[in-house]
Amino acid sequence: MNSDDHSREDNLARRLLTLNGYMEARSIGTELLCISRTKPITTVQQHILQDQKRFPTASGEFSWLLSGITLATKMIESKVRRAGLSDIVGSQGNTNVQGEVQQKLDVYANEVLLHCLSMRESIGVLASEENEHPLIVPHQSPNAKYAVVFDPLDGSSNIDVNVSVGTTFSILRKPDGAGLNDVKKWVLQPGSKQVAAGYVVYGSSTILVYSVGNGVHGFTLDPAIGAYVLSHENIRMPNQGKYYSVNEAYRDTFSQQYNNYLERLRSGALGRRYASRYIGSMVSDFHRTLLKGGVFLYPPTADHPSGKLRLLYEANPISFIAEQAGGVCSDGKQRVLDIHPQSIHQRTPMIVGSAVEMAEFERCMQEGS
Ligand code: FBP
Repeated sequence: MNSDDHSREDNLARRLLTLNGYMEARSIGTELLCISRTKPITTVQQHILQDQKRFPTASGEFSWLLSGITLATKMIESKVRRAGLSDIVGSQGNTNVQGEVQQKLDVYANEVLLHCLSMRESIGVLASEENEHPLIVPHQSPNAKYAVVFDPLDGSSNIDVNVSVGTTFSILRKPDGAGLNDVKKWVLQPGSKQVAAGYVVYGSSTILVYSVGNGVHGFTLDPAIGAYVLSHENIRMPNQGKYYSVNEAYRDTFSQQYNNYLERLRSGALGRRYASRYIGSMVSDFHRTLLKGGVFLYPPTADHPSGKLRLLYEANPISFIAEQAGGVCSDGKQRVLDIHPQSIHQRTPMIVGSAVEMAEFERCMQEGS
């Protein structure tokens, strides 16, 4: 490649970056000058590598692990975006371990995540909402030291009606002394043992939110360059919000304590009137709560006396993110991250939100106890 080719390529890259708003073009005389706009582009991979510098022994395998999630979620995103145009909407016909009819996108998302994560040597065990039992990754590498637990497509009931859905993930380190076959030991760990967690929302834009225990960061997928680019650095949940989010259709099956709490929110007892928002996709309802504050809750109901949401791959990753962003997450009795899981698909009540709303929740629980 000669120098002309280099400058042609250089120019092309600059035009692309200018077109996508990462650089500003100014022409001085005949010369086209491209000036970097606000801040450099930081992709999620770069961000992880920079973060890993905190660990002198870091080998880059963690960013390689997470690239399995970013690759899989980009593939899922492309299917979600074109859902109405391809034969990917509607039910697959099978019923999963939850007793739910699997949607075609559930199955696709699950297969893509299992495939991409199985390519990562550092992962030994995978557990998914769509699989009854955890899976030992076929490569069975002696270097495997992580388990990844995930919900491939959260909010499936919203797929066909074009409402935002998501993917959640939780990463755990292999417990000392656990063999590759002790899969339950790998995944049945309290949420406080997570080394990283996050979710992707496939909404008006696609955003990946993750934490490795050093703050919470959001990366928006730029379809023009096919990369997750840092868009929300160091997210902090506001101390108080103006929305509460719960499926009020089940109110008559909530306990008196929960109804007292909702009455407090509605009555202005917390010094402001709250509006109600409920999408019915946990990741989307939580993402709004993370950015705007307030509270999202799925209490025990008549149909789900121990809550509907699953501890390992719904409540735990959300709680990890919430706490890292200054929020609070409870099951009504204790911090969700302190719960010792007994089974892969166990459910839990989940109440997550800003400090003010959660302090009021604790008060209501104590009053009624
Ligand atoms: P899945 O779609 O992964 O099974 O998740 C459960 C879920 O859809 C959550 O995303 C959501 O918060 C909740 O169920 C909605 O339940 P309901 O329709 O009972 O309000």
